[in-house]
Amino acid sequence: MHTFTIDELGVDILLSGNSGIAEFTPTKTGTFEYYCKVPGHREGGMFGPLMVE
Ligand SMILES: [Cu+2]
Repeated sequence: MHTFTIDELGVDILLSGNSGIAEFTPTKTGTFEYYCKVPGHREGGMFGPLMVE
């Protein structure tokens, strides 16, 4: 299990397996950090930038 989480956009989608599709509609523009909130996963590198234009 993993999550696709963006605090600033209120996105918190549960994903199972090693790949998946997370659908959401951004409510703001800018660059936001997405991460996985499963303990240890963010620290292990599951995070990155998401740019909304
Ligand atoms: Cu994860």
